[in-house]
Parts: sequence; C-alpha cells; structure tokens
Amino acid sequence: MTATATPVRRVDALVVGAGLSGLYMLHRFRGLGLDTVVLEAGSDIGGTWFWNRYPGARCDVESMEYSYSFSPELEQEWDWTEKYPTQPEILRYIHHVADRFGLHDGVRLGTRVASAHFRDADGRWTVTTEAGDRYDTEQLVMATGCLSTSKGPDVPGVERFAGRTFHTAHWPHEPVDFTGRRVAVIGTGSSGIQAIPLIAEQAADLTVFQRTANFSMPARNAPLSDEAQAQRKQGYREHRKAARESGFGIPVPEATRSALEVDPEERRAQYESVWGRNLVGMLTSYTDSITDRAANDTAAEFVREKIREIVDDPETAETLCPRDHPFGTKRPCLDTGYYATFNRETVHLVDLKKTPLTEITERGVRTSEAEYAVDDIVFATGFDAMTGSLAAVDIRGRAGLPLTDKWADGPVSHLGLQVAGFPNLYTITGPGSPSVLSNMMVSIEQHVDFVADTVAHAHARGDTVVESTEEAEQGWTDHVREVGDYTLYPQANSWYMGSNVPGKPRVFMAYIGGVGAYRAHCDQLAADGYPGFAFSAP
Ligand code: N01
Repeated sequence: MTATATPVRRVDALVVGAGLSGLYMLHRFRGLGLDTVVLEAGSDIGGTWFWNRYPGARCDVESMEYSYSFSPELEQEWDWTEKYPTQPEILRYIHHVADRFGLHDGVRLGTRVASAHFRDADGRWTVTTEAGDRYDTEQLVMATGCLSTSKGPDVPGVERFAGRTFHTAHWPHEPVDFTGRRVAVIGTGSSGIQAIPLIAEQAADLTVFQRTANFSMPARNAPLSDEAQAQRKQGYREHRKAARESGFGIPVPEATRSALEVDPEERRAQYESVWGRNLVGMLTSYTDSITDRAANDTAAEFVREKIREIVDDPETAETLCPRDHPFGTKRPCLDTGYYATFNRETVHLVDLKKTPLTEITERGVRTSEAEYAVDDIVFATGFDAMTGSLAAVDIRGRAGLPLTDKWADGPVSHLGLQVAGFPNLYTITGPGSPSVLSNMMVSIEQHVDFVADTVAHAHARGDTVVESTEEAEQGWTDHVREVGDYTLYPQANSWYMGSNVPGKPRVFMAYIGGVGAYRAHCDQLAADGYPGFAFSAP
C-alpha cells in the first residue's frame, strides 16, 4: 500500500509565531490582500505573554507605551489598570486586539514549524510542521521572538530531582502554591528578580542562587488613574512620535553633558530624579553613560549605594552589588521589593561566583561547597536569545544552505530583517536590529510595517522575490559591530553577547544605534527605491 502524501497548502504568506509581532504581521498582510497563515506552537496566542506566567511577571515598559499604536481607535478604547501591566493583563489586551481585528481565524495553534526550505526553481518556500503538514508559501516571516527558546542551568542531574521543578518561561497555567515549602531559585535576571519577592512571601524557606549580581531599580508600580490615562490618550499621537524618534523607544529628555563634567552633588541629584522613573532614565542621563567606563561607574556606584541602604546584612549587600559588568550592559531590571526580600530571615543568598553550581541532586542543589535540600526548584535561567528560536527550525536558503551554517560565527543580516541567500525570509526584531535594546512594541510595529511595505513595493513592480544583497548585509553587519564596539556592551558576559549559552559565538547581537536612527535609515531606503535589496520574478 502506498502512503498518501499530506496535501500541500499553498498560501501567499506564512508567519511563524502568534505573539505581538505575528498578529500584527497577519493584520498587515491581510490588508495587502495576501492569503496568510500564522503557525503557533502554543495552545493559544500571545507569544512571550502566553508562556511567561511566573509570579510577578509583568512588563517593565509602561503599559501605555507597551501597546500597539497602529490604530488610534484601539488606543483610545483600551484602558490599562496599572503603570506596568501584568502578564494576564497583556494577554487580555492581545486577545482583545485579535478579536477586534478578526485575527483568530488566521492562526493555527499547537503547530510547531520543523523546517523551511527555499526552492531555487520557483522562488518559494516549503514549510513543514512537526506534525508533517506542509505549506507552500511566497513570503516567510519568522515572528518567533527574541526570548522564546528557554535554557536550563547547564548542569547535570535535573531529571534526578525528586521534588517539583519549574522554569519561569514555561510556567504552569494553574496557580503554584509554595506555602510551607523549601524553594530554590536559580537565576537573578529580570524573571528571577520579579519572581523572588513573591515566592519569598509564600515559601517557608527560599534560597537564591546568584551567578551574576544584576542592577535593579525600583519599578514604583501604581494603579493608573483615570486622569493620567485620559491625559496620555489626549496626547497619544505626539507621545508615540517621540517614542519612535527616541533611542530606546521610550521618550526621555536628550542628554547634553558628560557625567564627568558635572560635580558629584549635581550628578547624584540627577540620578535621584530618574531613580524609579523608568527603565532607561539612569542610562540616558548623560551622553557618555554607556560609552565611557568612568561615566558609567558613577551610575553603577549610585545603584550599589542604594543596595547597601536597603539590605541590612553588609555581606549579603556586597554579594548583591554588581561589579563585573558596566551598568546597563546586561539588561537592567525593574523590581518590586527585590533587595528588601533579602532582609527576611527565611531568604538566603548563595554566591555561585564563589561556590559554583555543580549539579542538581535528588534532594536539591549542589554547589562546590554544599548540598541544599529543597522541595521545589525554580529555574529562572533565561533564554538562548535572539538566534535560538531561528536555529531551532531547519531553515535552508539558496542551494540548500542552512541558516545555522551561514551564522556559524554569529548572525549576519541586513537591518536585522533579512539574510542574503534567504529570499523573502524576514526575521521580525531579528539579530542586528534594535529589538531587545528598545521598547519591543515600537520595534515590532516598525519592522512589520517595513516588511509589509517592502512586499507591497515588490508586488507593485510585478516582482515576487525580495532578497538583500551580500554587500548590503556585510555593510549593515559591520555597522552593527562598529556601533556596538563604541559602547561598553561588549564588556559584559550577557545574553546580548550570546555568552550565557555554552559554545555560542560571542557577538553583540543587537543594534545600539537607536530606534529613531534605525527607522530614519529604513525610511530613507524605502524612499530611495530599496538600495541593497534585489527584486525579481522567477
Ligand atoms: O533571563 P536572564 P531572564 N548557573 O538571562 C542565571 C526579558 N524579560 O529570563 O547572568 C547559574 O536575564 C544567569 O546568570 P548569568 C528581559 O529582556 C523582561 O531573567 O548568566 N546561573 C542569570 O542570572 C530579560 O533580560 C521582563 O551569570 C545561571 C539568570 O540565570 C530577558 O527577558 C521580564 C545559569 C538568567 O537571567 C531574560 O530574562 C522577564 C547556570 N548554569 C524577562 N544559567 C520584563 O519586561 C543561567 N543562569 C519585566
């Protein structure tokens, strides 16, 4: 008997991922009249905000900035309840958007993409899911997110542990109760720093395993008053414009002076004034905060002083003080009561720099010095960032070249959006774009708009294939590296550099030229007829 081959579904555009990027891409492609399907591995839409449900999960960009700006009606009708939105509230918002713009029927849930192969013969892609379904598509958009392939603790024994284990990026949908339990949290990035205070409130005993002390600032979250909301809604257009033209996608006053030009009291007053205001105020206070180590040290020392003020035990405070990387070169965090949590008698800190993690045992966590017996382990150990979710799919371009081979020494791209030799493949907020160094919503909308406009431009010319040239890719990749090298970012062992994943090439993967400058560059390319892109119709 011969097996019947799965029928191939032919579409104009296939989008991978139904998070904030994928849903907006679907909306824009449909607006161009393209038959579009979104394939989503999760059992619901939402992307990051579907998966990351750990206690305390919330966005640390303000809700009224971390939201779509493409529809003034949507902007006006949706009400946020807090300055910083919780994960459930963002997920409700995403569902509202999908309902409002009729997007649900374009998404196939529970469908993980296994491979995507470009066909040189006719310039189209064959995309295969893990279940064996096949699609034939002209456009292929990877809207898979920068932080969606989680990583574990890179030590043996996780499967041996007899108690419960959790990863912040795959949190159960039902509430997890830590009451009366001895809990270990491994990892002190944004996820750990948000979860630890809430877990500490419940647990009988909490041990935090810290490899790198992180800089964190108080979120000072609060309910959003009707007046504040109405006021922002009135001036939304100008505010959005300012966000788009800014460096990080969050409007802040432009720095005019070096941190080293001003006397210490004035500098301290400046840092006090932005402390707890938002994620970027400390980094944007002076022109050289992120380019000069001495200038940066003034901000770093200010944060360390705050930690010493909050934490009662001087030794614990010193362990919590970051010293091995400049302020901001690992993603800084916003927290609610993180440092004060270490004043609880039931909370203990283990410095993995002094006593490295060696294994997970049946009873708990072992370091080079001791075994810590616990009931539950929470891994807040982060992600294979930026390239992990692209490498997880077998993507092959012209002549069958795997993307992972092309990126063996680190990602190269044109604008972080296209890779030469991979026609019609777009990576939303891909490596080489401002993405993770910006308010993601601002970057997502700009990327999706640019992709939709580029495709529309090609079709208007009668072309179906758009491909960045090798020269444009090289030029952009060099530019990303040069701008990165001008800053302090490469000095940190961060996930921006790929250094959190053993064996990953150490390359600064984000573009720090600013979202405003990036947008202006993209707009200019479009106005000039897309130099650096080759259009064709096989
Ligand atoms: O992950 P992380 P995350 N042994 O990589 C440690 C965004 N986000 O999930 O720094 C011991 O930052 C690791 O140590 P080290 C945001 O962009 C946003 O917290 O590599 N420890 C680190 O402490 C953020 O930056 C929001 O030395 C190990 C931690 O685990 C990004 O997502 C909320 C280890 C991982 O921290 C990632 O955040 C949450 C090992 N083998 C996340 N491996 C908001 O918007 C890793 N670690 C609020």
